[in-house]
Amino acid sequence: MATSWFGIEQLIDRIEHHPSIGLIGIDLSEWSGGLASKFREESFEWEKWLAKSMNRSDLWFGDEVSGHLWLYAGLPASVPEDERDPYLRAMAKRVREAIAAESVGKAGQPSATSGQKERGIGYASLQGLGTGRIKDVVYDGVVKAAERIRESLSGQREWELRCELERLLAESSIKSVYQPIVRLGDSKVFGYEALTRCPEGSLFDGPLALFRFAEKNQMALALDRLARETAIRHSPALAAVQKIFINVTMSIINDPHFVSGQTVRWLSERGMFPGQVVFELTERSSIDDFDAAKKILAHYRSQGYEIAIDDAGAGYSSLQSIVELNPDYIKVDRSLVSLADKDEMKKHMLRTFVRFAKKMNIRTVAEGIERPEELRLLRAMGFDYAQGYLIGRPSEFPAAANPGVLPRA
Ligand SMILES: [Ca+2]
Repeated sequence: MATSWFGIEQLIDRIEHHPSIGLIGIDLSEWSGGLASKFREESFEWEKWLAKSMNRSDLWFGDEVSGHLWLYAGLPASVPEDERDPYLRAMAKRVREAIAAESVGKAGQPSATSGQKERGIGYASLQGLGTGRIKDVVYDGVVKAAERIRESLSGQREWELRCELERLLAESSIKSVYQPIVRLGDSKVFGYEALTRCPEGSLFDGPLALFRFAEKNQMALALDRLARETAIRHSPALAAVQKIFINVTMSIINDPHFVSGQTVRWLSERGMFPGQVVFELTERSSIDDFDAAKKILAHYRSQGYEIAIDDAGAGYSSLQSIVELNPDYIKVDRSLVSLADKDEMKKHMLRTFVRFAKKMNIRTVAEGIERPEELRLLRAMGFDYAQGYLIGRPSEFPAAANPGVLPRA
């Protein structure tokens, strides 16, 4: 360290004139060039700059430690005790802005700071200075301020994700990819399941993270609408007998704009009609009111839309919803399909699904087929349709299903 421990010696001198002092910490890691590298750890340079740019004589350099700049700030006697923290916070924001204005960010650009003024700042008023335990008081203050720096940086991450989600929604920049579903009887493409993808370079770790974040931030309805709209508007050209499968969660069905006049217009723009759309319902939370759900679904079905129960056989999908909602399709989850040819229990459950579905006049789709053995087994069991990497991967512009895999009937 260039100076004594957090400028303790100077601090002791200053306490005489400023009985009330606070600590400000600024994370400098955002600026690779600029003041931080120019001044190195020279307290003299920092103090000169602080006096000039902040126009204050009661703001002093404390130290620069592991990428954090530490300052002491005199607190005017007029600031009551319970307003010291807000006072320090406001001053920390101003110092941060001044540093940003004179620095170059990591990308080599002058830092744009609008809306990010609280990123990487921390502060703590130093209570009990002058009692002979100055080092302890300063140390406690540093710990508290450093914690605030950490918090503001993680809050910043949330803020950036929120901005990106808002941008995705405003610019409609999510993408849909389409995975073929083939009819096992004649190996023809029966339809495509639309799957949402984040745009390239997205901060989100994938569509699941995107939907979870939207849910947490009360933007799930908007994102879901955009996903449906994108799925329809970019759908591959379908023959009249082919379908598009669109994922929806049970809770979204309650959205009054779930299927609007606009949906029908988008369909007709693509030369499609409601009877070509299958909504795949998944239950992330259990359905409390089946009567209400049935009523809503009946409304859409009367317009021609079809319903599939998604993820059947997975943990969060209940047999009750199949029985109560009487869907047009059951999509059996990949966890049951994977390696089913080697697992008697899975075979038994798959047979049960097929037998039950046939009795109820529901069609069956097996998901997640990756091996020829699985395809053979499911076909022999009497599944109607199949989907999985073996048949075709999701793509923006899907070709017909993998022709080598499914012999023509
Ligand atoms: Ca699905």
